[in-house]
Amino acid sequence: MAVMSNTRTPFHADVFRSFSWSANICGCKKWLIYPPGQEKYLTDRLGNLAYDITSADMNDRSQFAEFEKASKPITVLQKEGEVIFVPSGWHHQVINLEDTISINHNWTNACGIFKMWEHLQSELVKVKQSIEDCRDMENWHQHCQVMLRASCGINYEEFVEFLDVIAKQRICNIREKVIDATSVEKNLNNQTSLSRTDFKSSVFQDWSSSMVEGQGQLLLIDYCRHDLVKVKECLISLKGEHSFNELQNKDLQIRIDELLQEIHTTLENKQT
Ligand SMILES: O=C(O)CCC(=O)C(=O)O
Ligand SMILES: [Fe+2]
Repeated sequence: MAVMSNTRTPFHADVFRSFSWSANICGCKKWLIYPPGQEKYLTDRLGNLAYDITSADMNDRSQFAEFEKASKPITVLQKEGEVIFVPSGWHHQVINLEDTISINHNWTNACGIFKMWEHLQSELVKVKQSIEDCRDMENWHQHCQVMLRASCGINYEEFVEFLDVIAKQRICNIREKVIDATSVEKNLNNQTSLSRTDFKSSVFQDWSSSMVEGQGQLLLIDYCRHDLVKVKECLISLKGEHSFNELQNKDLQIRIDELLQEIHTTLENKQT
């Protein structure tokens, strides 16, 4: 993104409660960042998030009744060549102090996927409240999903699609790699005194030089299994959720059951 000096990105949390990093190629940006939970003090009486948290309006109690309770934001001056990481659910506003070029990337992972699901549920609650007066209309629940997609960028069906794609890839990775990994594990037992537990705990250290060939595949399988466990948690929660059941989408329910079965088989069968 290339932006002019004195422009800003309004106060927000990133899409789908994703994580992000942003790298400044040139220019300087000021980031004002709040930890999760503070946004409730930065929301106006109508429930809308503040647009500009530096505006004088924030001190107008008739608009932002609880602004005084908010902590001070974490302020970061990001200069040329610097990269900032924004954790999931941290609200932020960004002011371009100079003409700036930056590159950013958003993602989620096993730690973020349930947050994404919770976010989707809370956005649907807001949608439902906004058209509560039309509840008698035909296909009201389906209509709420259309509005959810418009406001949030994704609806329940697409979320299942998203989980399905992740799960299928992980299942495929596990199936492809497990045969190699079995022989690697034998190698590990024979060649080094590093137990699998030690091996796992060394993920965050500089382990690359001590890796015997194929250790990466064991790690990959562990990560894939972990992802599948988290996808499964979301699917089970979805299946039991009131709004999901009100949709009465039989095809989607069947799809979830089939996917859950596939995940279950993969996780149970260490040799799959
Ligand atoms: O650079 C900006 O103006 C906004 C970037 C942002 O909000 C982000 O990376 O999450
Ligand atoms: Fe952002």
